[in-house]
Formats: sequence, structure tokens, C-alpha cells
Amino acid sequence: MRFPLLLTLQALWASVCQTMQHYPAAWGHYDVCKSQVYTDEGLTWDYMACQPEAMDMTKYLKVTVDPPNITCGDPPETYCALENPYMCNNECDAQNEDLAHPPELMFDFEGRNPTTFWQSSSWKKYPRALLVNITLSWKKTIELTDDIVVTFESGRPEQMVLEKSLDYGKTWQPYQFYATDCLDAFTMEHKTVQDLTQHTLLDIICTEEYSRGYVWKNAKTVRFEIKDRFALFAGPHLHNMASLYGQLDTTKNLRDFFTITDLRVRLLRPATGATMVDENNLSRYFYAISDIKVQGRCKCNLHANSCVFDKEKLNCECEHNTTGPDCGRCKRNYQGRTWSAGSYLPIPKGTANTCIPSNIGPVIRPNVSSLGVANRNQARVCDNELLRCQNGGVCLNNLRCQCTPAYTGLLCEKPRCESELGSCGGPNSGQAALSSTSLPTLLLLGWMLLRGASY
Ligand SMILES: [Ca+2]
Repeated sequence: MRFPLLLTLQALWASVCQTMQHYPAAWGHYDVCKSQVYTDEGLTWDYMACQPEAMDMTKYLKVTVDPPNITCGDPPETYCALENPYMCNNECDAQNEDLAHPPELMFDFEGRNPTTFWQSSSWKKYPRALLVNITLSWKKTIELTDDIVVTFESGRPEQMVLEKSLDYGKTWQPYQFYATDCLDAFTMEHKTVQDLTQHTLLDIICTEEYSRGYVWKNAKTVRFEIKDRFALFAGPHLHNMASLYGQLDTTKNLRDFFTITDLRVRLLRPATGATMVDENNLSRYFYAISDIKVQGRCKCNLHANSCVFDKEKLNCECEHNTTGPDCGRCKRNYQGRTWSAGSYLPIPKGTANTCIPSNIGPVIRPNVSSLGVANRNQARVCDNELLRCQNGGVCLNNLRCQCTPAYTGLLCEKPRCESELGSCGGPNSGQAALSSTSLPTLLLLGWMLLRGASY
């Protein structure tokens, strides 16, 4: 009984070692959707899960500022500095290009001096709230890959909410609340991203970190921390992206959390710099934003490695016989099995889950005792083009896939532990076996058993 177990563990150990040796830097890239490979049966395609590179998403958005007349300069206005009410040389005039502050200046190339920024009109209607919504729309689902960073030139707001939409702006959910006093502004307790754990990662928090303490020039940014959230699974330097990808694969809520079609910055109360608002000089109070950073990638369900901007809209260039803006369905005539997203697992190539032709008819299991050349009328279970055996399986006479020991299923698509060794992958699926905690445990177990066997 122990010998076969040992062999399995030894094989597992060898394959893990091999993976670690060859792919340490490639983990998490998924930049190729297919490659041509030579097999005994000639040139064939090998399909892999793939995704576009992360990029600066601000180049592809439409910005809307609401209310529409809230941008400064119409009529022209002169502003005073928050820290010095006698320094009033900030002019805004929408008709003069040099003095205008339109919304586009939140997304232009930054690095020039002085900075370029969007600016609101001042808080003339105090004590009525100065409310502004800045909406960024992509008309496309995108996945965030880095922190959202908003840079304020006016002092950071005393109250604001960052919101997201996953349905093109129909409904909105908060991402994070920001206030100088969370309890007072939103009846929420102050927390920081460091207070979150793997179990509370999806909690929406209010933070005072980016509003408290008015420091002119030095503390201008408000951040929504994506990377710190990733780090809860991938480790502090994101060195274990495999673990994160494993979690994203198996947990829809987690995947959706980082997925958006729109973002909205709701500015609720500007910086006042003091305990009392100076009612005699309300031109000290306004919002000004020089830059908003949003890094992400098109969501293509792991069926495309590029995303093109055409007719003012991003679209995935779908592979694997899929189609739609997110590669979210099978192409016509390729509906031989239900569409499914690609999978990050197994690391490093993932599983493509390609769509297969519809005209193959119901799949008939071959009679194993008569494995010969496939009868013309008999359905083909596999071939070297579209119905490929997955995970290293080999197609035998178009009738069945001969799987490697770790996989099973008609096309070797299921990890064996999923269907047979229920205990290896936790309650949900065999895929969980690659989660952050179980992989090292598995390695340790394998090592201990191998070591024990040598005595
Ligand atoms: Ca700018």
C-alpha cells in the first residue's frame, strides 16, 4: 500500500520541482493563447489560458463630471490658497486655454511643472454641501491590477467615497470610504487595509489615513489599495501569484471584487485645513485633481491575450473559438459544449477550455474492447485540432484520451483528485489543492515521506 503512494508522491515531487525550475518568473503571465507543437501525429495546436497585459487604463475611459457646470471658469473665478487666505493668484477661466481646468487634465501626461489639473468651482454655497461626482466609464469590463491613486492639488477632501459599477453604471457599490472622521461622516469605524485578512478582504472600510492631518504639498494622494489586498494571498512582495490566481479561479466574489466597468469618485466635502470654515473667504475651498491612476487589464475570461481600442471602445481579441466583448460565449458553430472561462490552473499554463464544434453530435464513449480506427459514423472524442486531450493526455485513434496519471475525464480535463481522491483538494474542488497553504504542506509531506522511506 505504501509503495504506490510513495511513487505517486515521488512523481508529484518531480513535477513540482520541474515546474518551479522552469517557470518561476513566468508565473502569472499567461501571455500566450496557443502554440504549435510537433507530436507523433504531426503539427498541432496546444491551447493555454491567456490574458492581456495590464496597462494604463486611463487612456481608454470616458470621464463625466457631475453636476455639469461644476468645473471652474464659467464665469471666471480667482481662488485663494487654503494655507494662506491672502495668496489669491489661482485664476480659472474656461475660455482661456492657459487658465482653464477641464476634466481631461486629470489624465494627461504628468511630470510637468507646474502640474495640470481639473478644478471645481469654489464652495460659494456654503453651508450647502459641495458635491461632485467624477465618473470614469470604460464600456468594458476590466480587472484592476494595481492601486487606484487620486492626486489632489487642493488638499485632500475631508469626505469622499470611491465607488464601482459592474453593470456599466446602472448600479453602484462602494469600494472605500474616506474621511477625517469616519464615525462622524459615515458612522463607520476607522480601519486601514492592514486590518484586513483573507477572510475580510471583501469588507468595505472607511479610512482616515488619506484625509487626516493637513500637510500641504506632501500628502496629496488618496489610494485604493489593490496590491495590499492581493498580498493577502500572494505574500508581501506578490511573489506567490500562483496562490492568488488559484483563489481567483475558484472564488467568484473575489474575482468580481477587482472587476469593474466604471469607477466613481464622490467628493462630499473639500479640505478646509482648519476646524472652522472661513465664511468670509470661501474661494479657499474647492476640489482640484491633477491625476488619477488606474491600472488594469481587459477581462477576457482567459480567452484572449490582446485587447484593442476600436471605435472608442475596448474589445478582447478572442481566441479558443470564443466571441463577445469579454469572450463570454462560444462562436456560432462552436457550441459543442457549454462555454466556460479559461482557468489559471494548473500552473503555469492553465486550462484553455476551448469551445468545440457543434456538429460533432453527442459524444459517444468508445467501446474499449474494440479500439481500432474510428468508424466514419462514430463520434470523435478527440483529435489534434479542436478536440484536444488536455493536460498532457494523448488522443488514441480519435476515440479516447489517454490521460497522464494526475488527470481524468473524457478530455483529461479534471484533476484526478477532484473526482477520486476527494480529500486532496478541500471541500470545493481539486483546484483548491494549489492554494497558498496547501502547496507547501504538500511539499513538506512529500519530502517527509521520501525521507522516511530512505531509512
Ligand atoms: Ca494632470
